[in-house]
Amino acid sequence: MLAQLQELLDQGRASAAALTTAAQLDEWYSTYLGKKGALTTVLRGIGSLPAEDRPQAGKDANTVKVALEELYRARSEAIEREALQAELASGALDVFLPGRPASLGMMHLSSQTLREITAVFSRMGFGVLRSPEVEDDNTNFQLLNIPPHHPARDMWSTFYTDQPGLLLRPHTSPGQIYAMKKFAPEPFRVILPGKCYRYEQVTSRSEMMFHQVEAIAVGENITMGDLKGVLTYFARAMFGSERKVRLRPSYFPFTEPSAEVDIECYLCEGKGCPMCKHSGWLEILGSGMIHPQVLRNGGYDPERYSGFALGMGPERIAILRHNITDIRYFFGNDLRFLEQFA
Ligand code: 2NL
Repeated sequence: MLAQLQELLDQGRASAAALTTAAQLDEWYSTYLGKKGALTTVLRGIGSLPAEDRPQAGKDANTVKVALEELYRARSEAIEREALQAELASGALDVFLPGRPASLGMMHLSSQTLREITAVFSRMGFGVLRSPEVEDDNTNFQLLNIPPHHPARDMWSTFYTDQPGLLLRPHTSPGQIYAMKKFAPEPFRVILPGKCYRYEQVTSRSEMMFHQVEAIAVGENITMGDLKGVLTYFARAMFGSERKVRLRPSYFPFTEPSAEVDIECYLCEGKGCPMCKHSGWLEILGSGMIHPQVLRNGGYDPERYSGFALGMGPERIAILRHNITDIRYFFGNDLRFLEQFA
């Protein structure tokens, strides 16, 4: 019996040393320590020994069992360690690889331009007001001196709703009516930034949604000279301190007189180039002295008060400053475009 056990242990020790995988280890366990393994067979044989030999045989068998179990444990640990070493050596994990940078986000070019415009006007004492994007016909048109069926309505391709008289504003001017009603009869100056909507064929030059910023100042003794001063300060703050500014007579229903404002082309400095279509000038906004009827509609006596207003598109301003070729880039959500302005 002892010799048999000794042989079993020697065999187990020799074969355990050759094990390299977890599967081989499992197989080894079944062979030596499993229910149908070699040790179990030996233990069964103890019963057929003479009674006086059984205790010693039992003791010896147990010693061998403990030794085999220890072999199994040691080999199992070694195999696990070797597997880990192999994985590390194969470079599965490089703890020194720099992480992927977290994307920080940025302000949209339209918002950046809006903020810049707001900053320039705030230096001239203008506050900021917000106004609704959904309007009624009265505020969007009639109070701005545009009666129903008047051909001037063709200046805006307005989105109407299936509720009569309810529309998406095609310009920020209705917000000016709220401003006048809010402050009348006190003098005030504010700007109104916001989204506008137009039912347009979308092309490189027009989108259905864009922004406008309007400025308005109402008070006693406000003249066209004040308007020119504000326009010049603004144009030079945005496009360079030496920039020439030109006012061109124009028409808006809510201003009289009206003027469109051009700046000297900064690409060719007025000499003429493709950017300014060889005119030397770039149009940046529309403006004028508020029409007496519009002042009255806002709660001001036009005999005593006067004012000026101007309106511009920040996308247009950004297009001019950055030489952008297509307005659809602004809201096309292509990060390759947007991230250029981070
Ligand atoms: C343009 C021209 C303009 C105004 C907007 C305005 C508002 C009131 C009274 C008088 Cl309540 N005027 N706004 C005036 C002149 C021009 O916008 O081309 N904008 C993109």
